[in-house]
Amino acid sequence: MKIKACIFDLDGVIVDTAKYHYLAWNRLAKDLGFEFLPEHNERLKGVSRVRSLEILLEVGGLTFSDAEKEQMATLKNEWYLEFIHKMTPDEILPGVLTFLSELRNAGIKIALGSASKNAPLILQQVKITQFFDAVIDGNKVSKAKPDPEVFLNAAKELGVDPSLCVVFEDAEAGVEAALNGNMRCIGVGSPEVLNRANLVIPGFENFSLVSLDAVC
Ligand code: B16
Ligand code: MG
Repeated sequence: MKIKACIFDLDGVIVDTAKYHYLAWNRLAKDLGFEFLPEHNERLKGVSRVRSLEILLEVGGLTFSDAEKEQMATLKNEWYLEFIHKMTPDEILPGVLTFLSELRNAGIKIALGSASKNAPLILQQVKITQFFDAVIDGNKVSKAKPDPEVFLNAAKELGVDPSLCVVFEDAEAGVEAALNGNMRCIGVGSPEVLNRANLVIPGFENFSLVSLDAVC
């Protein structure tokens, strides 16, 4: 099978924005009187902003009205954006730029499929917007991963059949979303967590189109 498109998740695949999400969520937790530990943060990976807040409040054992929750999510995002505005191309994860260039040169389409509503800004900050033929972010989907909507929309915008797409994902729900969309999936991270993926890699260093051919 010849792959025609690669669809990338953003946080945990192209950049590590999880650390900034953590700092902003922990600031909110402290304001509310409790500590949000790094291990709790693992539960937020690939999860939407609203769902992340619900998980944080579950950890703190607190309940609030929808209006209060909306205010909190907005405040957290303002704090998060302070970090994002300081991001530079140095924060692109190792090997990613080389792989994106290789895909471009081989004529393989490239899309982003992220739950983040800040994805276009992050791509701009790290100066890689020009690589993407389509960007599907949290503003363009109504169903969260493991629903395949984000990846199916990306394939549609690229004009490529899902069976000819491969998704790169660091979150379990993202791997499920890719498989639910009848796509191939390469997990980026730990094989124990991402065991449903067709292949798991630790990152893009030493990864190239040749390795992609082997799984597709
Ligand atoms: P925002 P991804 C996800 O990005 C993050 O992993 C997750 O922690 C975050 O809550 C979500 O984006 C929403 O982000 O608040 O910026 O809209 O992994 O889907 O690229
Ligand atoms: Mg991710």
